[in-house]
This record gives sequence, C-alpha cells and structure tokens, in this order.
Amino acid sequence: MKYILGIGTNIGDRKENIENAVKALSLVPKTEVLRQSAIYETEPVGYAEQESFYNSCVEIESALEPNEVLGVCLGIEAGFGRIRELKDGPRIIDLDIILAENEKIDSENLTVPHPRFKERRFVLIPLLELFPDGSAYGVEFKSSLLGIKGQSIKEQ
Ligand code: PH2
Ligand code: MG
Ligand code: MG
Repeated sequence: MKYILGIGTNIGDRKENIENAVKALSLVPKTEVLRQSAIYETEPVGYAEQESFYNSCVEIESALEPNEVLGVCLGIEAGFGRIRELKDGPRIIDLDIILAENEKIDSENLTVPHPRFKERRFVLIPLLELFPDGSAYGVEFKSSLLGIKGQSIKEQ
C-alpha cells in the first residue's frame, strides 16, 4: 500500500534531520521510499514563538499496515531523541501519516487522512508538487489552499 508521510523539523540541522529521516525510512523492512518532494522552509503554524520549520513529504510503498507504519514513525522519532513537550512546539523530527491509499482510519491513536492536513500549507504545497493535479488517492486537496491565509513557505 502507498502512503504519504509528512516530515517536519525545527531543531538542529533541519536539512540533515530530514535527510536522515528519509534514510531511516528507506531502511524499514518491506518498505520503499518512492519519491520525495523538495524541502521547504515554513513559518511555524499553531505556536509562533519558535524557529521556522523545514518540511517535506515522501511517498512510500509498504507492506506494513497503517498501525505498523505509525509505529515506524514513532520509532524513528524516538531514535532522534525526540521528547514531547509543548503541543505544536519545537521538535527535532516529526513524521506524520498524511494519507494512505484506499484507507480511512479513525482509531484512538491514528486518524487518516491526517485531520488537519488541509489547513496546512506546509503539507499541501509539497503534496501538490507530488500530485500536480491536486488530488492524491482520490482525496482532493488543492482547493483547500485558497482558504489558507499567511503561513509563508519557500522552497530550499
Ligand atoms: N508541525 C506542527 C505544528 N506546526 N508548523 C510548520 N511550519 N511545520 C510543521 O511541521 C508543524 C507546524 C505539528 O506537528
Ligand atoms: Mg505533525
Ligand atoms: Mg506527529
């Protein structure tokens, strides 16, 4: 099954963090990184008083179930030494499942599509780069960009 993952970081060497996260994903069993968007520098959304983020999206093909992919994401975050403090606050690495092909999930620890991705330019712009027609796995997202104010983003 194909998945779109969002990657974000705003602590340390942000470019290197994203590169290392993608490398870690490529080493996951039964999983292949198919393609990656550019890396974008993005204004913090939610909690403003922090360093700007670097964000990117990857598409992976994996035989793992969504819950297992979530486990992989959390495992990679833990490997970076991520400590969860402030909600939406600074983080060395964040890996989120944005979309999964033909899957809608609403469980206690996982919601797919990601419940807030359509409010976030830092997800929609990299996603649009991967899916220029504005829909992915049957989910239309391009029109959501029209409703977003601010949230500056620039390709690195
Ligand atoms: N992640 C958040 C909250 N705000 N802002 C930017 N620019 N990039 C992020 O990855 C991000 C955020 C929660 O995960
Ligand atoms: Mg996130
Ligand atoms: Mg997360």
